[in-house]
Amino acid sequence: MKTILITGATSGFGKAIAYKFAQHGYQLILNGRREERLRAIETELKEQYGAKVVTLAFDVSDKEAAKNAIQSLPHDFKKIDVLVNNAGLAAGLSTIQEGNTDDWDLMIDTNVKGLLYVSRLIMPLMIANGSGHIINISSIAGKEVYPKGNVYCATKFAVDAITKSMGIDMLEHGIKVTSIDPGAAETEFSLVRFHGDAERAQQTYKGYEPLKGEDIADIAFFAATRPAHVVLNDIVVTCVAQANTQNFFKK
Ligand code: NDP
Ligand code: 8X3
Repeated sequence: MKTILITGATSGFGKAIAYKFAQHGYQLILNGRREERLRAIETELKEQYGAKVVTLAFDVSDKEAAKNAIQSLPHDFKKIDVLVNNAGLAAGLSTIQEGNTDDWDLMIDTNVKGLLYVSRLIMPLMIANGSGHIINISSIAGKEVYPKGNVYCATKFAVDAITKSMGIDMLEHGIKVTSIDPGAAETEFSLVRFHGDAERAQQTYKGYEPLKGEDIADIAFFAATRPAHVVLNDIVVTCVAQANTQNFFKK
């Protein structure tokens, strides 16, 4: 039985990825900070798919907590076949001169440092096992900057650079590294970005059909199930109404 570890599995892409892989017989290690949600998802996955699930509630930007959580994994969950570095967020949307430095810290700590901390713990396990696949959730914001996106974009440019570096580091170990770079997707992303302002969040998705969690889950599953000699390096995906970070066709 294959094992997948998904960070940020309490919502959005991470949650959809959990359901997709559970449906296909993977055992799951699910992370997120909201423990109650993790427990509810665990119960549902067990009921729906008979999945074996371990939940690890920790903040990916807390390296001691990450270390303790990974060390606590039961032996039969330590052969991790797929790591999905998905936990992340945008906080705020403003120019740099008006930016909130706490928002910057949160994004950099979570999207960049958190991804590195978790990877640093899992990569040696994959190397020892002689196989593995790391899927990093970046963004089209890691390909081009957009007005007021500055620090969020910078974190995703960093994820892009880290993914490419991981690809080099993992080459001799035969461990696959993939980046998935979605455009606008309706999850809790905008609610978080706008600090709980639901109306403003909903506005983001008006007039077109955005991507949804299941779309990214399908892509992650496809990437993870290619033949042993094939790796998808970088997958840019938008909804049909979006060409790039700036150009939408809205009705
Ligand atoms: P959601 O807000 O729906 O999900 C984010 C997930 O990350 C939640 O499960 C949240 O769980 C978790 N998370 C956030 N901070 C931490 C942390 N410090 N430690 C552990 N878990 C954390 O958003 P999405 O599903 O949209 O976002 C997932 C990823 O996709 C992010 O990296 C985002 O940047 C990226 N992305 C999103 C796009 C979009 O338009 N939606 C487009 C392109 C990329 P909890 O709060 O329980 O910790
Ligand atoms: C999320 C997509 O364009 O809002 O990464 O930054 S975008």
